[in-house]
Amino acid sequence: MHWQTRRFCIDLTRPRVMGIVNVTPDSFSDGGCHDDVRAAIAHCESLVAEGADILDIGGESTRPGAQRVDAETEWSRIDKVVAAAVTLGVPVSVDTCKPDVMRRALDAGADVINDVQALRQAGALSVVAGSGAGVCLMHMRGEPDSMMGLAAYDDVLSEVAAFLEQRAQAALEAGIDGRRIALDPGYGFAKSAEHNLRLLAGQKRLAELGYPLLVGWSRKRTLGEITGRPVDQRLAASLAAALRAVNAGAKVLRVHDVAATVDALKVWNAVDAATIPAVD
Ligand code: HH2
Repeated sequence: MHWQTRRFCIDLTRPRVMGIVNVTPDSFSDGGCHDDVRAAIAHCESLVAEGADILDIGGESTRPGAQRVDAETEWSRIDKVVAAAVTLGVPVSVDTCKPDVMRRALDAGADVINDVQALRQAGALSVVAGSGAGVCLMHMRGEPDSMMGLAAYDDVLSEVAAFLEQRAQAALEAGIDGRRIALDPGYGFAKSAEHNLRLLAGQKRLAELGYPLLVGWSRKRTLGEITGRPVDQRLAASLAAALRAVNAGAKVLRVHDVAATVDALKVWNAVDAATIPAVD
């Protein structure tokens, strides 16, 4: 299995790590840590040194209740960071919902568009279609300031699966080759802790939709609810969730803590490599 992006065809026969670079003042776990250009570029370099397979750069927080910013502000936060990141030898993803920001990111050489709104803004499908970029289509409802009021499902797994299939179909119809598409259940987006856990328990079904599955559990609130830990003490919980997600078919892990996740996957892969094939 592969994920075709602009410059790189990413081999997903082993799980990959996408390192998060939030160039924002208000992200839920690292807001303000990398919000000047030099700090953000240094962060990109250290994540690559730690073993990140992909970088995901964002200029707008999507945490519940986050303040929306306009395209100009969002792009001005990340433009120099994207330009520097594309020289680092790994695929660069840009986390945005706005077609204007997508267009500029692609002009600057981005390889992937990661859209938490699954290319639903007017013009987004065509910007991505014409670019050759990879795309991540994520499930959410509403906007960050309204989404938690929309966390009501009869059957969360079936509803998320139906939404992702429908968005993948819209992408295909817009001319995006299926090999460029990855799907994401959107853990924490318009979902309670119970919804997130049900989705993870049934995630194999999403992995069987025919596209690589990308997931983001890193430091999220559900992990705090389970462990009672604040956001800066959720590494162990994040690793546990990441490995459960890999066990249920995830191929790309979107994480803040790259070095620790790379180590966890090294152990995972070592066991896979030692597995004795069944003799029939
Ligand atoms: N989660 C966040 C942002 N973007 N993209 C995908 N595909 N999947 C996710 O689960 C996901 C995402 C939220 O995390 P973070 O970027 O750390 O926080 P913030 O949105 O506050 O910047």
